[in-house]
Amino acid sequence: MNDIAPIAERLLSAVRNRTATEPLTNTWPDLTIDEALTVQDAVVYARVDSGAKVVGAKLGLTSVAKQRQMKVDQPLFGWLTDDMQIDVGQSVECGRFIQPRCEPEIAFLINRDLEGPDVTAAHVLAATEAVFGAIDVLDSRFTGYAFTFNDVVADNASSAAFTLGGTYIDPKGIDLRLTGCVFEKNGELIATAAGAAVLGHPAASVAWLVRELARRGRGLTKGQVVMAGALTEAIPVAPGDTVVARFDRLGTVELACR
Ligand code: 0L1
Ligand code: MG
Repeated sequence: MNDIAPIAERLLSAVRNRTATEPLTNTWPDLTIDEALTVQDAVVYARVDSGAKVVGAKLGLTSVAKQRQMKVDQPLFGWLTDDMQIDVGQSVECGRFIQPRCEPEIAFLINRDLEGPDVTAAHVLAATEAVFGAIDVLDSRFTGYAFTFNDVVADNASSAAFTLGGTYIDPKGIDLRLTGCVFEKNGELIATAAGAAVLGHPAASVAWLVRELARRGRGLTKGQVVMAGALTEAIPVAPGDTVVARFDRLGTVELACR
């Protein structure tokens, strides 16, 4: 069994010093998935100790392409805190991060507690107040985004920042699998995708998260936001860049980097 504190401290120090580190598994090669999740909790609790509040969760590695790239067959999750949120129209300061990347996502606002091992996409949709377009800002604490699955779980799924679009839509009237997205950087087209890129249906992705949390006696709570996973690849950003995610029905989300 590994001692969790020094492992979490390695990640916290990378965040504090804005300096990437080598994968944890180079130093702790037998790091288990349960230990990685405990490290994840420790890095989130450290933010909470500094005054942040957990406001939701995010999923990653939800597309078949990204899973193949990582040689895994399942997604992963992390936690979002209020100090990660960038208000609509605000820019993001890249200097806060080590190697930021952006990707477009569909986010869910959950309107009742949601937990249990049998939760399906239909349950998620029934418990969703609204969906909206979002941009996830990733920042791996590992040099060059080189990590194993357990490393990135411990690193809170590379969570760094996020912004939600201003257009809230009731998901019951639309088929989120067909929700198109055009992703641009500095006016150039980067990628196009539809909601089905996220585990077949973004609500299925949220349902997977709830079932996974249930295995550890946890769940989502009313008012939490869940980012369901990327529709496209993530792109590196630097000061002066602007990324725009244009969604069918969900409006446009824009994030300027300074
Ligand atoms: O949001 C995400 O897709 C994070 C997944 C973790 C892997 C990565 O940092 O690309
Ligand atoms: Mg993401």
